[in-house]
Amino acid sequence: MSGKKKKKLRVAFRKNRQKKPRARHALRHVLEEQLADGGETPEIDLPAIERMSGKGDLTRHRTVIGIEVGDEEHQEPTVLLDVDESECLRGRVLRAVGLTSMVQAEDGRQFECTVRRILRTLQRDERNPVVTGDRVLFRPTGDAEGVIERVEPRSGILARASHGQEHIIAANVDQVAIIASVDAPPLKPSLIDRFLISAEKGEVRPVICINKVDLVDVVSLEPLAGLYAQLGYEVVLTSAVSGVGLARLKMLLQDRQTVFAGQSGVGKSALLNAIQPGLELRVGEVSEWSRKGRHTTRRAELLPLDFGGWVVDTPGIRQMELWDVMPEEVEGFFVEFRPFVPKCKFPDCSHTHERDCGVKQAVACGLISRRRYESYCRIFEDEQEQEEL
Ligand SMILES: Nc1nc2c(ncn2[C@@H]2O[C@H](COP(=O)(O)OP(=O)(O)OP(=O)(O)O)[C@@H](O)[C@H]2O)c(=O)[nH]1
Ligand SMILES: [Mg+2]
Ligand SMILES: [Zn+2]
Repeated sequence: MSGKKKKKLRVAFRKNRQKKPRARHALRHVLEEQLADGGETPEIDLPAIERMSGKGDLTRHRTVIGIEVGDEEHQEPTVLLDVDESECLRGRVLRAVGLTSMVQAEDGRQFECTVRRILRTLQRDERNPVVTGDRVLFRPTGDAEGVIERVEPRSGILARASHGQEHIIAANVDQVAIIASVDAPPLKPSLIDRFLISAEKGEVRPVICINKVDLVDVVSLEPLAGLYAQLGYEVVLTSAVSGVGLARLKMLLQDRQTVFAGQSGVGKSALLNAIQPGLELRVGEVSEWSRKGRHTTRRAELLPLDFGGWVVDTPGIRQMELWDVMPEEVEGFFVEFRPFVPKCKFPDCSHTHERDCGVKQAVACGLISRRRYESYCRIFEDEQEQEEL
């Protein structure tokens, strides 16, 4: 941060968003929380968000002093407030519940922290200002309490869209273990495809883990596992019950920061219990499998592994709505389409309804899996609908 030139920046404050924002920002702003026009109060007083939303499309702006950090890679600007670091400790968010977070300081002490008001009012597309895995600067206000003053820029996230906002499931991870089960609940390959996109978007490595292999003949999984492996993804077949694949899963997790994600009931918590004794995470009852809406794990939680690394166990999700993916961007996430796209007659071919489409021809002669192609079409159409909203 040092050495960068400070300047006045206009900052938008949050309003209620109905639409999925498509704004692309090339710069990341590092802001000092100091009003340029003489305001000296550190806490900027804003009316409640509900009242602000009454102003329709108007966005409130304030001028602040800030530093621009050129960062073409990141599309969303990150607001990084300047705080008095001598009063603060650094820590990692183990879990966040509403506006209260459990933060572990570097010395291992844990603090229950609230979130400083300005972090909640600075405009963000995110659902929550603080998420599991965040690295934060917090000011202790007691032996075990504090206030989060700043959230450091995130690298490696797993996110999805939720009610028109970005829901970051976990931050500062380097892998996502996409957990699916062969049965109870049944395997949903299209969900795996969506997670793969969200992993690539979030700049985390995907690992596909197909669990509960004790329930089927493993040979029957060969086409699906083989397909993903052929596309270059890491695939591991596991059973938390029989122990198959756990050594390999452990190896993949060692010394890394991994978020476990997938539908409810696939065995995320059971797998973690099996590879890390002592966690004692709650797992669903067998009788609950068939029922909808069982969600045993209630919140994302960052957990240390004693063989090295961290994992985030997360609540199961039923759907994976992608965040900020444009329809024309979707083909790029299907690696196997790449050699065939140049063969399409129309340069802007969407590979859905067009004539002389290289991708469709490849599907017809078995060079691209029909299942993956159908998955592409669904995602493309969903994103197109989103854009039209
Ligand atoms: N047969 C079999 N059952 C398993 C396996 N792994 C987990 N289960 C069972 O599947 C059920 C759900 O497991 P959980 O670990 O609670 O699933 P989860 O993915 O954490 O679910 P949520 O927390 O709701 O998202 C439990 O009854 C587990 O005992 C497995 O490898 N084989
Ligand atoms: Mg669970
Ligand atoms: Zn095409």
